[in-house]
Amino acid sequence: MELDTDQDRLVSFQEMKTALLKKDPKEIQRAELENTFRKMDKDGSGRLSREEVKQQCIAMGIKMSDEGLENLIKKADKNNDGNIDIDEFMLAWQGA
Ligand SMILES: [Ca+2]
Ligand SMILES: [Ca+2]
Repeated sequence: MELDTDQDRLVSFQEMKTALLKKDPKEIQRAELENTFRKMDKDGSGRLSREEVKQQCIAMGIKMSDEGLENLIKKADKNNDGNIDIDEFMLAWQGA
């Protein structure tokens, strides 16, 4: 790994940070998930409604019954408000 990007033979804190941010798969994954979440959140409410999840399934070509969708949301919806927020989405994605 090439850390010394400005060739002064010292690895500065900034260079270290840049390298770490580039390498941290968790960060990349989170950013990607946030993008996906935003795409799914059609009305920009910051939460995914049942209808928004359904639309995403259709868009991805996943055939899901109303019952299957209901179960999926119930499982992800930790605070039982009927919507999936970003934290619930992350947990669901990570299979927690
Ligand atoms: Ca929404
Ligand atoms: Ca919720």
